[in-house]
Amino acid sequence: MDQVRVGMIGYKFMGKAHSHAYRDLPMFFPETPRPVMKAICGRNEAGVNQAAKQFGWEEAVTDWRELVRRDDIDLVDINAPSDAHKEIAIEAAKAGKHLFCEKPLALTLADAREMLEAAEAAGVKHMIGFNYRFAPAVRLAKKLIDEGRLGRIYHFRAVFLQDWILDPDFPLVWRLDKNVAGSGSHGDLGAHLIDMAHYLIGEMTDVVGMSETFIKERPMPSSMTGLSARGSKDAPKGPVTVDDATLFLARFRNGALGSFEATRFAAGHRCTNGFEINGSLGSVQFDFERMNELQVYFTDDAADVQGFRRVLATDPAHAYAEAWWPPGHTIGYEHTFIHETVELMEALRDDREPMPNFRDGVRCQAVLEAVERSVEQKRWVQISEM
Ligand code: SOE
Repeated sequence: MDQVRVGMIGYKFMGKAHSHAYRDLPMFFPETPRPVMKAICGRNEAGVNQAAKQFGWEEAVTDWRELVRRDDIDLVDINAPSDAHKEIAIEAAKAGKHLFCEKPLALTLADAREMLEAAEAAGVKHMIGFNYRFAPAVRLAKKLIDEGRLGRIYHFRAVFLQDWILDPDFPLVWRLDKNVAGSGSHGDLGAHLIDMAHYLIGEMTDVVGMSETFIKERPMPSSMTGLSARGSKDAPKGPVTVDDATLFLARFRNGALGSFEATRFAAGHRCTNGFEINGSLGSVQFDFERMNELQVYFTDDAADVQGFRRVLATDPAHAYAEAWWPPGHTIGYEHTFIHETVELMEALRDDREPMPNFRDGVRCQAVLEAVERSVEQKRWVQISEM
């Protein structure tokens, strides 16, 4: 297999990130099967036509049901808002298409499980877009843990901090509507942290959480609905039905303790997605806003030079780095999407499961829902209850 024909649904923020990945991948990863940008789909004809031209798709269409049935499509890429994921994924699986879906996988754990079952029953490959796993510095953290170089892991401490809805007049966009988004900061940002924890540390056994919606009503949006939407103070208001911030504690099966904080109310933090891991032999720290770096500390460094050191993950020793620029020439957000697409294309070529896949999506959804149950019932919740 030297190419994969893609049909993509959704053309906003994630649609653009995925389109960019499809376009740039062949230039830097020539040995990887080439994504062919067959057709992009959206509800608004003018909008999707414009996106097709701008992003480089062969065709723009408005009916996703037709798209997923086409014989000239191998992979269906789902970037529509979260409430549309399930129906599209199930239909596409039934039509025998491989699946690539943005996170969170679904609105509920039950829906996520149905999506996984549909994909397995159809025997198609499935992948979920937890793109932060694909930063070379995160791969380094994973390698140090797997090689035992941090020793026994005691702590996983993670935050995802943003501030784009701090203004109470920021409009009621779809991400603030439970029926469309499933949850707020929790499913949007916390989902990334949960996946990172699963990837680096392993399964969680118990969680306890708290959650808050600081601004209960917001002006209805005008036409723009993205992260940079603007509201009018005078517009009629509607209720915010998701969390603005959710925090939780977790115990991991391997005995480590975890803390997680996801908020859109951390003034000054635009996209602080970070973690610190402390083990018996050392620690690592990662902050996405400095995504090329991993801070590393080893207890066996000589006493007179002990301290955190900055490792720049751009040398050929690091995952994906050789495909890019000479050492020290850094990469960015968009490269995480290219790397995840490389994983997907190569998994399809090699007839193996892409990582992360819908099973990871379901595991993540189970933790999301366990935290929600814990918030509602004000108690520790075991993941095995879910
Ligand atoms: C918006 O909060 C957002 O773009 C998320 O939807 C993404 O998943 C995250 O990567 C960055 O923030």
